[in-house]
Amino acid sequence: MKNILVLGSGGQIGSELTVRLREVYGDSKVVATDLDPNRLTQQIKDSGPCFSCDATNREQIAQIVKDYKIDGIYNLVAILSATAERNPMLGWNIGMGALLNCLEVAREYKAALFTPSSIGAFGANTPLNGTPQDTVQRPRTIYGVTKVAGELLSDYYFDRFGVDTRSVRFPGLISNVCPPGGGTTDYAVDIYYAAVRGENFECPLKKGTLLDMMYMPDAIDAAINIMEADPSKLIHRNSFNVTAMHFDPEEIYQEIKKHKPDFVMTYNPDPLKQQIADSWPNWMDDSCARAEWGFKPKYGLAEMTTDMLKKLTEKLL
Ligand code: NAD
Ligand code: AKB
Repeated sequence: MKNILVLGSGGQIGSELTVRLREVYGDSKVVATDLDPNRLTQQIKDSGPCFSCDATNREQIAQIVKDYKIDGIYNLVAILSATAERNPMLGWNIGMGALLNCLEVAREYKAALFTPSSIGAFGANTPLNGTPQDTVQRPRTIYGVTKVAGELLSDYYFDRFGVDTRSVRFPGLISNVCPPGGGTTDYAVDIYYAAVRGENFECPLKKGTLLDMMYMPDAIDAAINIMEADPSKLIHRNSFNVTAMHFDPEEIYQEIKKHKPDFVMTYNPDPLKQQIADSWPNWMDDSCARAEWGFKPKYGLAEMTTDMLKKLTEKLL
């Protein structure tokens, strides 16, 4: 890819991915956009082209793609699981609206397209331990329904029109740059903020709730590497299981306590988040991503915790 458009540059993934893409492809080659330009960081505003763009408006996307000769789109626009469950129509309209527009624009202008799926694309009748790449996908959340529909639609555009669509099923992502946007896995970010601020933390998920997770630097590498992968090696496309670690709230709490022995966490499960988390994999099998395009995360729970606490301490204190 030579010229890249990012939709959702103000979000948890977009704010870090945009910066990294500019390092890799050049500042002027990566156009940053968001519905709300106030969400873009000063670094993003200062380092390259930036626009307000509503991904549910196809003409707005097409105009930028045309003007900047875009040949790669990173579509990061969605409403995350817990927020979408409180407003299902919004979840569907934003998630599917943005994707369908991207697919159509990518088809017309021959651009490659990356749109993340999620562990939310699975449901309670999926095998939850060692979740295979190809398995039952019957989620009962609107977020999951949009993710399964998105995977299918993206494969359809590849098979039917030759659009170079690729994606990964991200697990819960943990970052120290931009706060998470209303998901079920947000607790695994919020807990670090509480620990660094010296506050007690109330966990919205029960002890024993296992979920896949990944540190943002590994997620950014995955998003770039899959789009750079040799297409002849890809047996799958939309979407690859990828994971770096899995833990329950007690494990991340104990890991943080190794650095902050006085830190206190209590449990107060949120019924909605608990129900969603219980329907998601305990851990996924990501061997297809490793074999087909060399996915290899660097951070486990211990390394991530050391880095998160260091970076957040520098940022907040
Ligand atoms: P986020 O909520 O942090 O960011 C989404 C961004 O999209 C926001 O900046 C928002 O302003 C913008 N946006 C909303 N509506 C828009 C519109 N109509 N037009 C343009 N921009 C609009 O989300 P994220 O966590 O960065 O997630 C990005 C993608 O990755 C989503 O598809 C999400 O489902 C997926 N994903 C995220 C995680 C995670 O843990 N963060 C895990 C799995 C999958
Ligand atoms: C969410 O919890 O909704 C996201 C995700 C795992 O897709 N973080």
